[in-house]
Amino acid sequence: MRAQNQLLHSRARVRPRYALFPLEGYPFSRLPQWPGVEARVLASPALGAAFVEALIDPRKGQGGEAKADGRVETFLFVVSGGIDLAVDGKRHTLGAGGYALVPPTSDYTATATADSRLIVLKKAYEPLAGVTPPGLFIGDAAKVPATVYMGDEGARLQTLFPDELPYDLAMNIFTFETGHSLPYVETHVMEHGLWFLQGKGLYYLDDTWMEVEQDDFIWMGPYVPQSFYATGPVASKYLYSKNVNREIPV
Ligand code: UGY
Ligand code: MN
Repeated sequence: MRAQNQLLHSRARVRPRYALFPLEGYPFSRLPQWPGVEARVLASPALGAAFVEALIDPRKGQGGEAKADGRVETFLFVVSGGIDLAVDGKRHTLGAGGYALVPPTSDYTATATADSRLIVLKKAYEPLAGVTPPGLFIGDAAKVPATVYMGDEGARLQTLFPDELPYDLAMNIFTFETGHSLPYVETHVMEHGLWFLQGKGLYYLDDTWMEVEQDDFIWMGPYVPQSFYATGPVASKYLYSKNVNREIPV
C-alpha cells in the first residue's frame, strides 16, 4: 500500500467483456455463507459473468455452509491450507490442490483445518434432457494427468472433471514453462474465470497484452480474444473455468 501523499497506479482493468484484478487493492467483504471470513467476490453477474467466483480466506477453524437449492452447483478448490468438507453429512479431507464439485442437490459444510485460501465458484447447473446430472466429485490436482497441449511439451493441461455430457462446467489447470505460450489468439463463446496460481507472464485480452502474475484474477467474457505467454522465472500456472457441453440458448 502507498503512503497517502504518493501517486497511485493500478493494473486493474474493467471492460464490458473482460476484467483483470490484481489482489492488491481488492478489499474483502463478508458473505453470510462464510461467517467472519475474508471474502473477495471476483466475478459476478454485476461484472457481466454468468457465474460467481470468490476468493475465500478462512482462518483455521472458520468455515462456511450451504443448503441444497436444486439449482446451483459449487466448485471448491484449496489454493493453500486445507479443509474438512462434509457433503450430505459425509466427511472428506482436502489439502492444497484438493477440490470438489458439489451438485445442486447436496448440502455442504467446509471447515478450515489451517489458515487457508479457497477458490469457490458457483454456477446455475444447466440440466440436459435424458442425461443424469453428476454426483459429488472429489479430486486432487496432484493426481490429475497433465497432458501435452497441442504438441508443446512446455504447455500442459489438467482437466479436473471428465469432459462428458453430465458436466456443464470444466475446471482446468494450465501450466506453461517459461517462454511457452498458447499457440494462437483464441476467440470462443465460452467464458472463463481465471485465478493465476503461480508465475507471471503476458495475457492478451481483447486487443492488448497485459502483465499478469500470481494472485491475479481475470474474467474473460464470451468471444473475448485471448492468449498467454509465460515469462518466468518459474513456470506459470492458472486455474480456470469454462462453460461446456451445452447448446447456447437462443
Ligand atoms: O480452454 C481454453 O479455452 C483455454 N485454452 N483458454 C485459455 O487458456 N485462455
Ligand atoms: Mn479459452
